[in-house]
Amino acid sequence: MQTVLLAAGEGTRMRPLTARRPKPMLPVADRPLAAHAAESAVSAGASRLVLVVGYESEPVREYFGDEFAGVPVEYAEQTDQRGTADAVRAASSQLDDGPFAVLNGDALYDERSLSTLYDAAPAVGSYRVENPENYGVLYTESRGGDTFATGVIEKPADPPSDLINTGAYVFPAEAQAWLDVGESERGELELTDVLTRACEESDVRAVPFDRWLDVGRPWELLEANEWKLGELERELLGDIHADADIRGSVVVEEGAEIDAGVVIEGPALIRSGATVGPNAYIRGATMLGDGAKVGHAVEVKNSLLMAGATVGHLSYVGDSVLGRDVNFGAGTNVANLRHDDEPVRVRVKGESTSTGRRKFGVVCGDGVKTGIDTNLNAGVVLSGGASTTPGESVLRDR
Ligand code: TTP
Repeated sequence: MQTVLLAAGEGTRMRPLTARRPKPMLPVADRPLAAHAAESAVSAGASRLVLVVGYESEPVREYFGDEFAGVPVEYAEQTDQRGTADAVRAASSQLDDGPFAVLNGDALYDERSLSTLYDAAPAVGSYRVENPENYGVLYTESRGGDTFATGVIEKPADPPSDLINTGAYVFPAEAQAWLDVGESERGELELTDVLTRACEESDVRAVPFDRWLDVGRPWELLEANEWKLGELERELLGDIHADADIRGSVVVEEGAEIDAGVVIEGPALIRSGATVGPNAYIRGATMLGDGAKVGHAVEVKNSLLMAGATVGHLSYVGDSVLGRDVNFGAGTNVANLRHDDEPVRVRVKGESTSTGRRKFGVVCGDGVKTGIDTNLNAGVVLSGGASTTPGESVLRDR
Protein backbone atom coordinates (compact mmCIF):
# COMPACT_ATOMS: atom_id res chain seq x y z
CA MET A 1 0.00 0.00 0.00
CA GLN A 2 1.45 3.39 -0.97
CA THR A 3 1.57 5.53 2.17
CA VAL A 4 1.72 9.30 2.57
CA LEU A 5 3.38 10.37 5.80
CA LEU A 6 2.57 13.94 6.79
CA ALA A 7 5.61 15.72 8.16
CA ALA A 8 5.35 19.31 6.95
CA GLY A 9 3.68 20.94 9.97
CA GLU A 10 5.26 23.80 11.89
CA GLY A 11 4.65 22.20 15.27
CA THR A 12 3.75 25.55 16.85
CA ARG A 13 2.20 23.90 19.92
CA MET A 14 5.52 22.17 20.57
CA ARG A 15 7.44 25.45 20.84
CA PRO A 16 10.11 26.14 21.95
CA LEU A 17 11.29 22.61 21.11
CA THR A 18 10.47 23.13 17.41
CA ALA A 19 11.99 26.59 17.15
CA ARG A 20 14.83 25.27 15.03
CA ARG A 21 13.92 21.71 14.20
CA PRO A 22 10.87 20.01 12.72
CA LYS A 23 8.61 18.15 15.10
CA PRO A 24 9.07 14.81 13.23
CA MET A 25 12.77 14.91 14.18
CA LEU A 26 12.25 15.32 17.95
CA PRO A 27 13.85 12.39 19.79
CA VAL A 28 11.63 9.56 20.97
CA ALA A 29 13.75 6.83 22.58
CA ASP A 30 16.48 5.88 20.10
CA ARG A 31 15.09 7.54 16.94
CA PRO A 32 13.19 10.56 15.69
CA LEU A 33 9.43 10.73 16.26
CA ALA A 34 8.50 10.24 12.59
CA ALA A 35 10.68 7.12 12.29
CA HIS A 36 8.30 5.32 14.67
CA ALA A 37 5.28 6.05 12.45
CA ALA A 38 7.26 5.14 9.34
CA GLU A 39 8.37 1.83 10.84
CA SER A 40 4.88 0.94 12.00
CA ALA A 41 3.60 1.77 8.49
CA VAL A 42 6.14 -0.52 6.85
CA SER A 43 5.31 -3.38 9.25
CA ALA A 44 1.61 -2.82 8.52
CA GLY A 45 2.17 -3.13 4.77
CA ALA A 46 3.41 0.19 3.36
CA SER A 47 5.17 -0.64 0.11
CA ARG A 48 6.41 2.89 -0.49
CA LEU A 49 6.51 6.07 1.59
CA VAL A 50 5.84 9.56 0.30
CA LEU A 51 6.92 12.04 2.98
CA VAL A 52 5.30 15.44 2.79
CA VAL A 53 7.85 17.91 4.13
CA GLY A 54 7.86 21.67 4.49
CA TYR A 55 8.94 23.33 7.73
CA GLU A 56 12.68 22.73 8.30
CA SER A 57 12.64 19.80 5.88
CA GLU A 58 16.37 19.24 5.42
CA PRO A 59 16.98 17.05 8.52
CA VAL A 60 13.94 14.92 7.62
CA ARG A 61 15.25 14.29 4.10
CA GLU A 62 18.72 13.58 5.45
CA TYR A 63 17.46 11.06 8.02
CA PHE A 64 15.12 9.08 5.76
CA GLY A 65 17.19 9.21 2.54
CA ASP A 66 15.72 7.35 -0.42
CA GLU A 67 15.03 4.07 1.37
CA PHE A 68 13.71 3.33 4.84
CA ALA A 69 13.12 -0.07 6.49
CA GLY A 70 13.46 -1.68 3.05
CA VAL A 71 10.90 0.44 1.17
CA PRO A 72 11.52 3.35 -1.22
CA VAL A 73 11.05 6.89 0.11
CA GLU A 74 10.03 9.91 -1.95
CA TYR A 75 9.40 13.50 -0.90
CA ALA A 76 6.75 16.06 -1.71
CA GLU A 77 7.29 19.67 -0.70
CA GLN A 78 4.36 21.57 0.83
CA THR A 79 5.45 25.19 0.72
CA ASP A 80 2.61 26.70 2.80
CA GLN A 81 1.22 24.61 5.66
CA ARG A 82 -2.40 25.12 4.60
CA GLY A 83 -3.77 21.89 6.08
CA THR A 84 -3.65 18.12 5.87
CA ALA A 85 -5.71 17.80 2.63
CA ASP A 86 -3.40 20.33 1.02
CA ALA A 87 -0.43 18.26 2.23
CA VAL A 88 -1.75 15.09 0.57
CA ARG A 89 -2.53 17.09 -2.56
CA ALA A 90 1.14 18.11 -2.65
CA ALA A 91 1.98 14.37 -2.77
CA SER A 92 -0.71 13.36 -5.27
CA SER A 93 1.46 13.59 -8.38
CA GLN A 94 3.67 10.92 -6.78
CA LEU A 95 0.83 8.49 -6.10
CA ASP A 96 -0.14 5.71 -8.51
CA ASP A 97 -3.85 5.41 -9.24
CA GLY A 98 -4.57 2.85 -6.49
CA PRO A 99 -5.79 3.26 -2.90
CA PHE A 100 -3.48 5.10 -0.53
CA ALA A 101 -2.86 5.33 3.20
CA VAL A 102 -2.24 8.60 5.04
CA LEU A 103 -0.60 8.79 8.46
CA ASN A 104 0.54 11.64 10.64
CA GLY A 105 4.29 11.68 11.07
CA ASP A 106 3.83 13.03 14.60
CA ALA A 107 1.76 10.19 16.05
CA LEU A 108 2.65 6.82 17.54
CA TYR A 109 0.64 3.81 16.41
CA ASP A 110 0.70 0.24 17.62
CA GLU A 111 1.69 -2.03 14.77
CA ARG A 112 -1.07 -4.60 15.18
CA SER A 113 -3.82 -1.97 14.97
CA LEU A 114 -2.20 -0.34 11.96
CA SER A 115 -1.99 -3.71 10.17
CA THR A 116 -5.72 -4.19 10.81
CA LEU A 117 -6.34 -0.74 9.29
CA TYR A 118 -4.35 -1.56 6.15
CA ASP A 119 -6.25 -4.85 5.76
CA ALA A 120 -9.67 -3.21 6.25
CA ALA A 121 -9.43 -0.59 3.45
CA PRO A 122 -11.13 1.79 3.00
CA ALA A 123 -10.82 2.55 6.69
CA VAL A 124 -10.13 5.13 9.35
CA GLY A 125 -8.27 4.47 12.59
CA SER A 126 -10.33 5.29 15.67
CA TYR A 127 -9.47 5.51 19.35
CA ARG A 128 -11.77 5.34 22.34
CA VAL A 129 -11.38 8.25 24.78
CA GLU A 130 -13.20 9.58 27.83
CA ASN A 131 -13.30 13.18 26.58
CA PRO A 132 -14.29 12.97 22.88
CA GLU A 133 -15.51 16.60 22.92
CA ASN A 134 -11.85 17.70 22.62
CA TYR A 135 -11.28 15.80 19.35
CA GLY A 136 -12.68 15.02 15.91
CA VAL A 137 -15.38 12.45 16.71
CA LEU A 138 -16.65 9.73 14.38
CA TYR A 139 -20.29 9.04 13.64
CA THR A 140 -20.48 5.25 13.50
CA GLU A 141 -22.86 2.51 12.48
CA SER A 142 -22.64 -1.25 13.18
CA ARG A 143 -23.39 -3.66 10.37
CA GLY A 144 -22.74 -7.42 10.25
CA GLY A 145 -20.39 -7.28 13.23
CA ASP A 146 -18.29 -4.44 11.75
CA THR A 147 -18.23 -0.77 12.74
CA PHE A 148 -18.35 1.75 9.91
CA ALA A 149 -17.66 5.48 10.04
CA THR A 150 -20.47 7.52 8.55
CA GLY A 151 -19.02 10.98 9.19
CA VAL A 152 -16.85 13.07 11.49
CA ILE A 153 -17.46 16.18 13.58
CA GLU A 154 -14.84 18.49 15.13
CA LYS A 155 -14.94 19.04 18.91
CA PRO A 156 -18.71 18.59 19.33
CA ALA A 157 -20.44 19.71 22.53
CA ASP A 158 -22.52 16.53 22.33
CA PRO A 159 -20.25 13.80 20.89
CA PRO A 160 -22.03 11.17 18.74
CA SER A 161 -19.62 8.45 19.98
CA ASP A 162 -16.51 8.06 22.11
CA LEU A 163 -14.49 7.02 19.05
CA ILE A 164 -12.18 9.75 17.83
CA ASN A 165 -10.44 10.17 14.50
CA THR A 166 -6.73 9.29 14.78
CA GLY A 167 -5.84 10.86 11.43
CA ALA A 168 -4.81 7.43 10.07
CA TYR A 169 -6.67 6.58 6.88
CA VAL A 170 -6.70 4.16 4.00
CA PHE A 171 -8.57 5.94 1.21
CA PRO A 172 -10.02 4.35 -1.91
CA ALA A 173 -8.29 5.25 -5.21
CA GLU A 174 -11.12 7.69 -6.15
CA ALA A 175 -10.28 9.89 -3.15
CA GLN A 176 -7.34 11.31 -5.10
CA ALA A 177 -9.96 13.34 -6.96
CA TRP A 178 -11.54 14.59 -3.72
CA LEU A 179 -8.50 16.38 -2.26
CA ASP A 180 -9.56 19.78 -3.54
CA VAL A 181 -11.61 20.68 -0.45
CA GLY A 182 -12.73 24.13 0.68
CA GLU A 183 -11.41 25.93 3.77
CA SER A 184 -12.68 24.66 7.11
CA GLU A 185 -13.93 26.94 9.90
CA ARG A 186 -10.37 27.26 11.22
CA GLY A 187 -9.18 28.27 7.76
CA GLU A 188 -7.40 25.02 6.79
CA LEU A 189 -7.83 22.49 3.98
CA GLU A 190 -8.56 19.38 5.99
CA LEU A 191 -8.49 15.65 5.35
CA THR A 192 -11.57 15.23 7.52
CA ASP A 193 -13.55 16.69 4.58
CA VAL A 194 -12.07 13.99 2.35
CA LEU A 195 -13.05 11.42 4.98
CA THR A 196 -16.62 12.77 5.00
CA ARG A 197 -16.79 12.35 1.21
CA ALA A 198 -15.31 8.84 1.46
CA CYS A 199 -17.99 7.92 4.03
CA GLU A 200 -20.71 9.19 1.65
CA GLU A 201 -19.36 7.32 -1.36
CA SER A 202 -18.16 4.04 0.16
CA ASP A 203 -18.20 1.83 3.25
CA VAL A 204 -15.38 3.08 5.48
CA ARG A 205 -14.55 0.82 8.38
CA ALA A 206 -13.79 2.46 11.74
CA VAL A 207 -10.89 0.33 12.99
CA PRO A 208 -10.40 0.63 16.75
CA PHE A 209 -6.76 1.19 17.70
CA ASP A 210 -5.46 -0.44 20.89
CA ARG A 211 -2.91 2.28 21.43
CA TRP A 212 -2.30 5.64 19.79
CA LEU A 213 -0.68 8.90 20.80
CA ASP A 214 -0.85 12.22 19.03
CA VAL A 215 2.36 14.07 19.85
CA GLY A 216 1.48 17.74 19.56
CA ARG A 217 2.52 19.33 22.87
CA PRO A 218 5.64 19.03 25.02
CA TRP A 219 4.17 16.68 27.63
CA GLU A 220 3.05 14.37 24.83
CA LEU A 221 6.70 14.15 23.77
CA LEU A 222 7.38 12.91 27.29
CA GLU A 223 4.52 10.41 26.95
CA ALA A 224 5.88 9.24 23.59
CA ASN A 225 9.20 8.55 25.28
CA GLU A 226 7.46 6.73 28.13
CA TRP A 227 5.83 4.45 25.52
CA LYS A 228 8.87 3.75 23.38
CA LEU A 229 11.43 3.53 26.20
CA GLY A 230 9.12 0.94 27.76
CA GLU A 231 9.66 -1.29 24.70
CA LEU A 232 13.47 -1.34 24.98
CA GLU A 233 15.29 -4.50 25.95
CA ARG A 234 18.07 -4.30 28.50
CA GLU A 235 21.48 -3.90 26.86
CA LEU A 236 24.59 -2.67 28.67
CA LEU A 237 27.36 -1.78 26.24
CA GLY A 238 28.90 1.37 27.68
CA ASP A 239 31.57 1.83 30.32
CA ILE A 240 29.78 1.00 33.58
CA HIS A 241 31.59 1.22 36.94
CA ALA A 242 31.49 -2.02 38.96
CA ASP A 243 29.86 -0.07 41.76
CA ALA A 244 26.89 1.14 39.68
CA ASP A 245 23.49 -0.50 40.08
CA ILE A 246 21.51 -0.88 36.85
CA ARG A 247 17.95 -2.12 37.38
CA GLY A 248 15.39 -3.27 34.81
CA SER A 249 15.16 -2.45 31.12
CA VAL A 250 18.05 -0.05 30.73
CA VAL A 251 20.08 0.53 27.58
CA VAL A 252 23.54 2.02 28.01
CA GLU A 253 24.97 2.56 24.54
CA GLU A 254 28.59 2.05 23.66
CA GLY A 255 30.55 5.18 24.44
CA ALA A 256 28.37 6.16 27.42
CA GLU A 257 29.97 6.30 30.89
CA ILE A 258 28.30 5.41 34.18
CA ASP A 259 30.38 6.29 37.26
CA ALA A 260 30.53 4.78 40.75
CA GLY A 261 27.48 4.85 42.99
CA VAL A 262 25.02 5.53 40.17
CA VAL A 263 21.61 3.85 40.35
CA ILE A 264 19.58 3.62 37.13
CA GLU A 265 16.03 2.25 37.23
CA GLY A 266 14.52 1.45 33.84
CA PRO A 267 13.12 2.09 31.47
CA ALA A 268 16.04 4.31 30.56
CA LEU A 269 18.25 4.94 27.57
CA ILE A 270 21.71 6.41 28.02
CA ARG A 271 23.00 7.33 24.59
CA SER A 272 26.55 7.27 23.35
CA GLY A 273 28.81 9.97 24.79
CA ALA A 274 26.54 10.62 27.79
CA THR A 275 28.13 10.59 31.24
CA VAL A 276 26.38 9.96 34.56
CA GLY A 277 27.58 10.39 38.14
CA PRO A 278 29.20 9.67 40.43
CA ASN A 279 26.32 8.96 42.83
CA ALA A 280 23.50 10.01 40.54
CA TYR A 281 19.99 8.51 40.51
CA ILE A 282 18.21 8.08 37.18
CA ARG A 283 14.60 6.91 37.28
CA GLY A 284 12.43 5.80 34.39
CA ALA A 285 11.29 6.68 31.93
CA THR A 286 14.36 8.75 31.14
CA MET A 287 16.40 9.33 28.02
CA LEU A 288 19.81 11.00 28.11
CA GLY A 289 20.76 12.07 24.58
CA ASP A 290 24.18 11.90 22.92
CA GLY A 291 26.78 13.65 25.03
CA ALA A 292 24.36 14.62 27.83
CA LYS A 293 25.99 15.03 31.26
CA VAL A 294 24.37 14.28 34.59
CA GLY A 295 26.70 15.27 37.42
CA HIS A 296 27.40 14.21 41.00
CA ALA A 297 24.38 13.46 43.20
CA VAL A 298 21.81 14.55 40.61
CA GLU A 299 18.38 12.91 40.44
CA VAL A 300 16.63 12.71 37.07
CA LYS A 301 13.18 11.18 36.88
CA ASN A 302 10.89 10.62 33.88
CA SER A 303 12.64 13.18 31.72
CA LEU A 304 14.04 13.73 28.27
CA LEU A 305 17.47 15.36 28.06
CA MET A 306 18.37 16.05 24.46
CA ALA A 307 21.90 15.86 23.06
CA GLY A 308 24.49 17.84 24.97
CA ALA A 309 22.20 18.79 27.88
CA THR A 310 24.08 19.12 31.18
CA VAL A 311 22.75 19.00 34.73
CA GLY A 312 25.22 20.17 37.36
CA HIS A 313 25.74 18.53 40.76
CA LEU A 314 23.04 18.36 43.43
CA SER A 315 20.16 19.10 41.08
CA TYR A 316 16.72 17.54 40.65
CA VAL A 317 14.98 17.20 37.27
CA GLY A 318 11.55 15.53 37.18
CA ASP A 319 8.99 15.02 34.38
CA SER A 320 10.75 17.56 32.18
CA VAL A 321 11.97 18.09 28.64
CA LEU A 322 15.38 19.73 28.22
CA GLY A 323 16.38 20.76 24.70
CA ARG A 324 19.83 20.48 23.16
CA ASP A 325 22.76 21.95 25.08
CA VAL A 326 20.64 23.11 28.02
CA ASN A 327 22.89 23.79 30.99
CA PHE A 328 21.47 23.55 34.51
CA GLY A 329 23.72 25.14 37.11
CA ALA A 330 24.47 23.17 40.28
CA GLY A 331 21.55 22.93 42.67
CA THR A 332 18.86 23.64 40.06
CA ASN A 333 15.59 22.20 41.30
CA VAL A 334 12.51 21.50 39.23
CA ALA A 335 9.07 21.44 40.89
CA ASN A 336 6.76 18.89 39.29
CA LEU A 337 3.68 18.83 41.53
CA ARG A 338 1.14 21.46 42.59
CA HIS A 339 0.18 21.85 46.23
CA ASP A 340 -3.52 21.68 45.28
CA ASP A 341 -2.84 18.37 43.46
CA GLU A 342 -4.53 19.72 40.31
CA PRO A 343 -3.01 18.80 36.92
CA VAL A 344 -0.01 20.95 36.04
CA ARG A 345 -0.78 23.63 33.43
CA VAL A 346 1.52 24.80 30.64
CA ARG A 347 1.12 27.77 28.29
CA VAL A 348 0.66 26.53 24.73
CA LYS A 349 0.51 29.26 22.08
CA GLY A 350 -0.17 31.76 24.84
CA GLU A 351 -3.01 29.81 26.42
CA SER A 352 -2.83 28.13 29.81
CA THR A 353 -3.51 24.45 29.06
CA SER A 354 -3.95 21.49 31.38
CA THR A 355 -1.39 18.76 30.78
CA GLY A 356 -3.80 16.31 32.42
CA ARG A 357 -0.77 15.20 34.43
CA ARG A 358 -0.48 15.39 38.18
CA LYS A 359 3.26 15.52 37.69
CA PHE A 360 4.93 17.71 35.12
CA GLY A 361 8.10 19.76 35.43
CA VAL A 362 9.49 22.22 32.90
CA VAL A 363 10.19 22.61 29.20
CA CYS A 364 13.47 24.23 28.18
CA GLY A 365 14.33 25.23 24.64
CA ASP A 366 17.82 24.65 23.23
CA GLY A 367 20.66 26.38 25.06
CA VAL A 368 18.76 27.46 28.21
CA LYS A 369 21.16 28.19 31.10
CA THR A 370 20.19 28.30 34.76
CA GLY A 371 22.30 29.93 37.47
CA ILE A 372 23.22 27.86 40.53
CA ASP A 373 20.40 27.17 42.99
CA THR A 374 17.67 28.12 40.54
CA ASN A 375 14.16 26.89 41.37
CA LEU A 376 11.88 26.26 38.41
CA ASN A 377 8.16 26.04 39.07
CA ALA A 378 6.00 23.22 37.66
CA GLY A 379 4.81 23.99 34.12
CA VAL A 380 7.34 26.74 33.39
CA VAL A 381 8.52 27.03 29.76
CA LEU A 382 11.87 28.68 29.06
CA SER A 383 12.48 29.60 25.44
CA GLY A 384 15.69 28.79 23.62
CA GLY A 385 18.72 30.64 25.01
CA ALA A 386 16.88 31.99 28.11
CA SER A 387 18.87 32.21 31.34
CA THR A 388 18.26 32.64 35.07
CA THR A 389 20.38 34.29 37.75
CA PRO A 390 21.84 32.38 40.73
CA GLY A 391 19.28 31.64 43.41
CA GLU A 392 16.33 32.75 41.26
CA SER A 393 12.85 31.24 41.64
CA VAL A 394 11.23 31.16 38.23
CA LEU A 395 7.43 31.17 38.42
CA ARG A 396 6.62 32.37 34.89
CA ASP A 397 7.63 31.51 31.36
CA ARG A 398 10.38 33.53 29.73
P1 TTP B 1 -1.09 19.29 13.23
O1 TTP B 1 -0.60 18.63 14.49
O2 TTP B 1 -2.48 19.72 13.16
O3 TTP B 1 -0.16 20.54 12.89
P2 TTP B 1 1.35 20.79 13.20
O4 TTP B 1 2.17 19.56 13.18
O5 TTP B 1 1.82 21.89 12.30
O6 TTP B 1 1.36 21.30 14.69
P3 TTP B 1 0.81 22.66 15.34
O7 TTP B 1 -0.69 22.61 15.29
O8 TTP B 1 1.36 22.54 16.72
O9 TTP B 1 1.41 23.83 14.62
O10 TTP B 1 -0.79 18.35 12.00
C1 TTP B 1 -1.13 17.01 11.93
C2 TTP B 1 -0.14 16.33 11.01
O11 TTP B 1 -0.24 16.85 9.70
C3 TTP B 1 1.29 16.50 11.42
O12 TTP B 1 1.94 15.27 11.13
C4 TTP B 1 1.81 17.59 10.52
C5 TTP B 1 0.99 17.42 9.28
N1 TTP B 1 0.67 18.65 8.54
C6 TTP B 1 1.20 18.84 7.28
O13 TTP B 1 1.99 18.01 6.79
N2 TTP B 1 0.85 19.96 6.58
C7 TTP B 1 -0.01 20.89 7.08
O14 TTP B 1 -0.31 21.87 6.39
C8 TTP B 1 -0.55 20.68 8.41
C9 TTP B 1 -1.48 21.68 9.03
C10 TTP B 1 -0.18 19.55 9.10
